[in-house]
Amino acid sequence: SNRRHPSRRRKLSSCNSVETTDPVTSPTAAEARVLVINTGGTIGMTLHDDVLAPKANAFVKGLRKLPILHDEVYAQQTCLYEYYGENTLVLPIVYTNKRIVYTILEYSPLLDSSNMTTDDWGRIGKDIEKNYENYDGFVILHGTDTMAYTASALSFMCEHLGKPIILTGSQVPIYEMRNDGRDNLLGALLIAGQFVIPEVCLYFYNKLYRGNRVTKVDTGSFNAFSSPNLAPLATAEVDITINWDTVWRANTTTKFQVSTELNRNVGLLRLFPGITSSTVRAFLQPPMQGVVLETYGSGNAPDNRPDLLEELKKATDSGVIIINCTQCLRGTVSASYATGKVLMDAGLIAGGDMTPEAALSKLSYVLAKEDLKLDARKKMMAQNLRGEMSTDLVGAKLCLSDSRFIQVIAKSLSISCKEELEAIRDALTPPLACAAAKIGDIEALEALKEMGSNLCLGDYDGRTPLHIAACEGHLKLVKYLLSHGASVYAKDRYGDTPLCNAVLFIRFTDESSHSLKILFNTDFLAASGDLDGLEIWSIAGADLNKPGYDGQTAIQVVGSRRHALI
Ligand code: ASN
Repeated sequence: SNRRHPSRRRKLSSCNSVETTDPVTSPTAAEARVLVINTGGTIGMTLHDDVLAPKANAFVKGLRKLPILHDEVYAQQTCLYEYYGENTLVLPIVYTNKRIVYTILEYSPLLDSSNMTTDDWGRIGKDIEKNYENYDGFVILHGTDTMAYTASALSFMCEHLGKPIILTGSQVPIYEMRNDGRDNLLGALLIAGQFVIPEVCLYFYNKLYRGNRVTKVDTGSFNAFSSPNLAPLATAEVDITINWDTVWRANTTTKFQVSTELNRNVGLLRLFPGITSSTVRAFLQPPMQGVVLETYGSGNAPDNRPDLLEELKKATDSGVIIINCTQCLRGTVSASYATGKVLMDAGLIAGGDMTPEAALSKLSYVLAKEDLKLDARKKMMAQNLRGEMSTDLVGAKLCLSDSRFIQVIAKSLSISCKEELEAIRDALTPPLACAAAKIGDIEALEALKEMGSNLCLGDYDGRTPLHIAACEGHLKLVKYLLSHGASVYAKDRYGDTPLCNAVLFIRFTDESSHSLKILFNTDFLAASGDLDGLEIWSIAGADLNKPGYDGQTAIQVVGSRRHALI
């Protein structure tokens, strides 16, 4: 998955007419693989009897005719279909000399997203989990109507995510002359195949958003989504610019998993002037277990309505979790008014600046955790789990004045404004971090991190500190970087990941190699059916016939998982 494919590359040499000196068809260009899960939505719809509806088995054929989304010459010259199957396509070469190869998994039936339920979220989650190790990123094609709900739900369901999952779709079908589907799909593929943004995101109209921060705000504009409380993670204009400071990082040392258990006894209730207590009572009846109450302004409700407050209090006393979210598009709930305090007194939990979509799907996820008691569930609801709420709105910004090193350079170049300082920091710190990784200097890395540097960024060759630490066999440093969000999936300009580098280290030295094998663990590759990963380990001399955690050898595990691969 996360490397060039040794067996595909071997095959390429026997493939007819491959011109290895041609930069466009050269198989030496690193390939990234993206799985596109097509769930439906307007992007692939056609007109029947004057209404738009999804059309099955047409999408791949349609894309094959669009040169900006598929390079048939490269596909033929590199035997793409023979290796990856008929549902695979490849983008034209990108300026980073990369090829993005994408495989489409089409659901049946294709759905208008208004027909989606929590079961569909579970199905998407399971498919991502099953294919996680075989792809560098995932794109989910989805209708726009409920895309914000699915994006929010997936963000909670995906635990310890290390790769990008990007939802997109369109307002006008991709087959029409004027449409937004081509740009949206292309942008999502380019980001999923080139950047290790370990988040569930939503890409629309040139912007990449955190999935649990968006809401659909426009029925008639290509600019259909808004992320009112968080700036986009990336913008795709002349360049694709990633806002790395905002990117959320999970702990990638724990194995990725998808929690598909979701509680369906949840609901959204919007306050309005004159709402009756009987309406509220009816809504809060069992089996209701979790409610998002959409309140006024900064989390307010009438404090002159004891009948209403009584109903809310009775429900929270009996164990219903009620989250206070604002009806306003932008801003957060706060306890600044008497009309807000009464809701806290009634046992509601402040939802901060969460969108109602995020709060609802978070409830569904948290309430399905059977082993947690009510207090633990409430605590989880109040916590920021996936960047869905801003925890510390003040003082969270990095302070460049703390960094003497950057200050000295800034002074000698006579610059002072924050943006320029940040630009210097971002240019200088990746090679410095790599130099520190080379000599195993954790303190230096710690200092760089404190000045706001992103330790996941690569140098001019795309080599990250984790690549270097793995090459050098600096175990402590590998552990440190992994626990600070460094990605095991980052590719350098040759398409190599820290995993490939760790293998090289293990090949040439015995010392510490056992612990390194545990960190980049072979059982894990086997369990995910990762044939190429195991091929790399076997080249490195790892004993694949040795029993793993469940007594099975890696070879046996892969054998039994093979049929599960696409
Ligand atoms: N009704 C469509 C859907 O959500 C809307 C769209 O995709 N633009 O599936």
